[in-house]
Amino acid sequence: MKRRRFIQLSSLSVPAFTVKSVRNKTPVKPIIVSTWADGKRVNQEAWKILGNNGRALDAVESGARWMEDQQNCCVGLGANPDRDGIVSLDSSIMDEHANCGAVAAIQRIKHPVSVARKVMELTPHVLIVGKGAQEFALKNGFALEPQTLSEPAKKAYEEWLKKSQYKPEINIENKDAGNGPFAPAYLDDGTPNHDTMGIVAMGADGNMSGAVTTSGMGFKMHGRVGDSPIIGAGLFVDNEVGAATSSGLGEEVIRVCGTHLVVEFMRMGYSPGMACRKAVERIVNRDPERAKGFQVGFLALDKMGNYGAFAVQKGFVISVKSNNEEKIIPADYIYDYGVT
Ligand code: SD4
Repeated sequence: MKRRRFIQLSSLSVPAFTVKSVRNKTPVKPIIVSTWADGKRVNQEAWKILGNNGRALDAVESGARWMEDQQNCCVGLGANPDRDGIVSLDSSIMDEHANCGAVAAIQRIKHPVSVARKVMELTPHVLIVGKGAQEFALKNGFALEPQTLSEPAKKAYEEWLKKSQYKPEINIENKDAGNGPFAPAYLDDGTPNHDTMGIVAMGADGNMSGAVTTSGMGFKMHGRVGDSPIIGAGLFVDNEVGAATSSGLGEEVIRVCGTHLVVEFMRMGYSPGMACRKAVERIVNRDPERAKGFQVGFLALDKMGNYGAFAVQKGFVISVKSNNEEKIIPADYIYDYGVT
């Protein structure tokens, strides 16, 4: 049965777009690839470092910090709160030596990505959560920000409270607010329709790093943690092979160790786009009907500077910047808004 489903899906999921089919003969570097259309601005910020022979690690951190500074109900303290009205943030970072650090469910700290980097550099640990993460941040010079909601987040939360419907599926519970899996990448007021920024980069020296920062699923259960701060789920870097990051319903990404899987597919010789597609198929094949109702997108970059992406649903886009190009590219997908 499983095999039949796989064959059915493989024949149904003919990509509408090709992210990149021809592979580079010489490495393209430096290069940075980020999730979503606002990844374009993130890349530009990171390029100030990457384009000047800077370290990929510094570049991805700076791109993530730029995103965290935006008070736009998307990522960072301006983002949507959990169902108790509290904003809690997740972030991870990984370098070319497989050093990594992460924080989860951290509150009132503006730059979780930099706290994640401190976890990586100053502690023997990989992941620190909740109150402990906040205390660690305060001890390391981060300021305690006020416990308030941004105007767009307040509006979205008040709207959500009217029904207080809790379904642990990304963007489903606030579908009525135009923020469902079938909504455009931007809402009418220009708000980016996602909660996560994932970034992978390769420096001029050929070394790779990645970072993810997120407010997690909007109106999540208090204390819920998604894929973004889990190394191997929301972010993975292997300096021999490549790097990958994800966006979408974190629970589904965690179940398959999504980005580790993508990188392992690249190690087996698959192109970044095909590696992402195979990881998405691994998720979807388990229950293709259920998968029609959620989004997961992966992006990947290999050591030659080839990149690619693939998603469960139409609508996932990636932003790329190198010396040769600066583009926003729609990812290939399985379902066209829930329809095969
Ligand atoms: C999570 N993966 O917390 C994140 C959410 C996300 O765009 O990617 N939103 O599950």
